[in-house]
Amino acid sequence: MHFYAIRSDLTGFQHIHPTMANDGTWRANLSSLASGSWRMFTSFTPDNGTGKGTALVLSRTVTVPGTETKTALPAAAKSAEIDGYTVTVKGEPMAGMTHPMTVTVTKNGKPVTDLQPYLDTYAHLTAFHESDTAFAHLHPTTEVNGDHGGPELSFNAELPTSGNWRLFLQFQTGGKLHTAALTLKVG
Ligand SMILES: [Cu+2]
Repeated sequence: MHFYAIRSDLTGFQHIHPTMANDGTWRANLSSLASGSWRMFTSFTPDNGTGKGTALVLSRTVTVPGTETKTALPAAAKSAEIDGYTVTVKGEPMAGMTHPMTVTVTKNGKPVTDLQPYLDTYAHLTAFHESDTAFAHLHPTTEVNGDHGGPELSFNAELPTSGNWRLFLQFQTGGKLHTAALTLKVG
């Protein structure tokens, strides 16, 4: 099971992995949440019953009490920096269509080729729509071959609605997980 939390202004992204107790209850610890309205998503694939084999996403809104300070959505950009890495997105995704999209990871202007598999893939791309917090989670089609991922990762981007999406790209190097964020405009 994957669990995602995002505040209504698309800040505060968290991606965690709950574990199941014997009674069927799933638990995980969220980091502290800033005041405001949060959307919580869980994605899972049932192993039996009517939904067997179907990838499902459920979500609900949770309010964290207190005064809410909203952060404006950063302008659409082709690249983002995180922990000394630069992530660049190439492609012109269109709503409701599958479009090729390439993500390139560099460090100090040089291609990065030591991405490690994290949960069996070189990257996890989680996207939330600006206005209705629609959700998408994508993995690169790039095949995993040890700790040698990068610099290019290919995606079949499929985002259901046009407008601004906030993308969170997670990748791992040297045992450390990095999360880059950028705004992508979908036509
Ligand atoms: Cu993933």
